[in-house]
Amino acid sequence: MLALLRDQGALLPLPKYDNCWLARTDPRDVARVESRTVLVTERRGDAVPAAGSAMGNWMSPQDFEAAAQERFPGCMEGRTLYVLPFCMGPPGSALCRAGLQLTDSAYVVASMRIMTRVGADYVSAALARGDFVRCLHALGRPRDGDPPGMASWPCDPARTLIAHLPSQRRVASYGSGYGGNSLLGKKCFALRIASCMARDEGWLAEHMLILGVRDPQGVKRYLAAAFPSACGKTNLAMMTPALPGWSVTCVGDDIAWMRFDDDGRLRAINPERGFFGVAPGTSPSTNPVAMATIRRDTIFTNVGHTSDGGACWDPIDRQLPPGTTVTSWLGRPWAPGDPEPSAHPNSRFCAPAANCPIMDPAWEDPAGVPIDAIVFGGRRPSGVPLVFEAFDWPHGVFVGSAMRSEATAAAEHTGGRLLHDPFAMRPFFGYNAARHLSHWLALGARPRPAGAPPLPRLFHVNWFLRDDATGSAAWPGFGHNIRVLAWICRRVQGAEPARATPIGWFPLEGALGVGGDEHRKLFPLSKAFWERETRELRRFYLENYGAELPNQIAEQLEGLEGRVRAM
Ligand code: GTP
Ligand code: SPV
Ligand code: MN
Repeated sequence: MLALLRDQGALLPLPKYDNCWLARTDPRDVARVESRTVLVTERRGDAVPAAGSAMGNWMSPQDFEAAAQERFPGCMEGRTLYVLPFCMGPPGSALCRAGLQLTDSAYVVASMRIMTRVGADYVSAALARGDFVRCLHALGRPRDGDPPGMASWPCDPARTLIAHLPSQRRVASYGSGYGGNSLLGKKCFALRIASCMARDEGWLAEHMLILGVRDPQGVKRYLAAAFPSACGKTNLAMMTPALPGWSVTCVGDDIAWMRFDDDGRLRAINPERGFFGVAPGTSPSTNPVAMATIRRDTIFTNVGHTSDGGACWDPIDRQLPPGTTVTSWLGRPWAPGDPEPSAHPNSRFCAPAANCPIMDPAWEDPAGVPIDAIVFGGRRPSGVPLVFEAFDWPHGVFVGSAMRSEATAAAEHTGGRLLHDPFAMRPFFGYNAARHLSHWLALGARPRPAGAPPLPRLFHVNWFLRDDATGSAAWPGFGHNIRVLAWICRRVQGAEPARATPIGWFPLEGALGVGGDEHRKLFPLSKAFWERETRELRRFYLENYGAELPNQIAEQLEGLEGRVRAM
């Protein structure tokens, strides 16, 4: 497939590395298209809450049929149709699920072979039973035909549609060849369709990394963490700890499928087999593990490339050997200081997980890894502390539902705006987001078997605080985030005192190796801020969930409002 793509001029070899390639897309096809991503259900209320539609887009079956008829017939004419049988999750796992993707994109085939387990052997029994997710993908032939002289492949931005039919376990994607729009095992199957399976079968399909963390005494724990797109999951999952004696291992960087086992322990698998990671910002100082992972068998998309056959982006495009020249993702000469970046902000690497030097020994264990803590987080430049712990499961579900984050380049939004992104799932819910909250609350309230371990503890983190006075980052992030993970592990162990605040449990001064002014900057606790935040949250719930907001979440908000009033 790679040789074919190379011969077509759709992939450029990167001879500086081993079996690495560069693809460049149409500049109109560079990110997920949330506005054209829909859930198709008979009743609108099964897809989105009646009150609003920011938590997803609904389409009626009739409208979908008409839209599909306008797009799919004849759209692959003259191209090759590929048939990809694949599974999500380690074969043999109770959570492993089968899929079959049809696509007319060789790039999608090559990428799916990295991101999922492709092969008829994995899924022949499931296919024979008819128990698989049906994934149809077409690049899209624009009404005026394929554009002449395209280096890579066509797309049809004006008519792009990514449709999900959860009741039929079916996905139909037309018009885009990039990322979550076209690698249908990822967001379409493993989050939107799988969240419906999970609701029906009593488990969870979430936009979460999974990592192992080992303390200097050798005690190992596993954490799952939900951050919105381009907010640090891959970086945390591959982190090189800045604290001596601690180590981190990676189970997954984007999606977790989790269920309580017979002993009442929450166990997680990574349904994927590769990383589709954000390139810009990845560097030897921020993420050396990713840098090692992408030295072989990797397909880069929309990054710049160098005259010595390498890939580049910000900031590694500023540290090139003398005499090296750069071509930008748009195919133009590029030099440090140019106003436009060498790589698109949502440029990505697609690399096999097996090439990551810190994969956890249990990353493909069919039983999954036991989860002790679940962490929520987002890009919050001010007001929200570096870390706090929720009081209990229902409060933690409320904290997840209250997540907000600055928009990033992973979707078509313009950056910088503060968006509500409950559970980091706003673009990925496969069913009514209000019912997703009920599902979480119900799982936490289920009777637990005798001798079961406590429920996982729930936390919120914010790596992105800025110093109000200078505007610069208040927290070094990356490897230093281990100081926060260490605090979380000590809390789970029961060995760490904390300060109860109206927001949740805060670390004591000094617990993260910072004190005085620095501690106060990292742990702001402003009545005015939380008054604004709760007011905004109340508006958000009303406009987006209305009467469907679970009572328990409404009570949690009232509780927080009361505590903030008393501050
Ligand atoms: P998706 O693949 O879109 O789901 O993104 P992700 O959540 O995996 O985000 P990723 O780890 O790729 O990080 C996205 C951007 O955030 C990159 O530019 C990183 O350099 C930056 N980033 C990640 N972690 C940190 C951190 O701890 N501090 C700061 N300041 N930036 C970070
Ligand atoms: C995200 O946007 O959260 C991603 C990238 O992980 S994509 O595969 O395009 O959805
Ligand atoms: Mn993601």
